[in-house]
Amino acid sequence: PKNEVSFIMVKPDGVQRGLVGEIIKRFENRGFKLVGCKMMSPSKDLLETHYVDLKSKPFFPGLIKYMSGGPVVAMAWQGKNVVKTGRSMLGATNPLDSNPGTIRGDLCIDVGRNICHGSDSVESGKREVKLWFGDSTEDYSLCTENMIYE
Ligand code: DAT
Ligand code: MG
Repeated sequence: PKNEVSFIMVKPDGVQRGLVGEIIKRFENRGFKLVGCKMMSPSKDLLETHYVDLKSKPFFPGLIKYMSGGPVVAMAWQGKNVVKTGRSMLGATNPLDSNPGTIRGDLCIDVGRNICHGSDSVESGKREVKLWFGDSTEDYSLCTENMIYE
């Protein structure tokens, strides 16, 4: 329901390319609620826990190196169906397969520089928000809520 959360992160290349505002804007404009946001340089431990499911992949060491290459902007977004909708707003993992109109399909080219992360299931949304924010997300209501939800 409306309290579903997704962990959305602007990766180091997205930060360097000045795309933080663009990515936030798309989620804000859609009507989702920002409940957590911080710039940080994640430790290798945090990144390895975050990407634990990919540990055996050949690209894993390169992924951790890329993700350690500079600060990221970690965010928690809340709203109805935000996980699935967030994934479709991001586009396919490989930007060359991402449709125009999606964040990746409009703004990047290589899979190893795909500028943003989004949780892939409601369970991973919960897990990732907890991992990156602990209990420190904000609980508030938007005054526009009745304009966004019927
Ligand atoms: P997503 O980020 O779309 O959830 P994922 O969880 O499968 O995709 O992989 C995490 C990240 O790892 C992805 O955003 C970019 C990198 N990655 C995935 N597949 C890759 C590949 N075949 N080669 C290089 N990097 C890859
Ligand atoms: Mg993933």
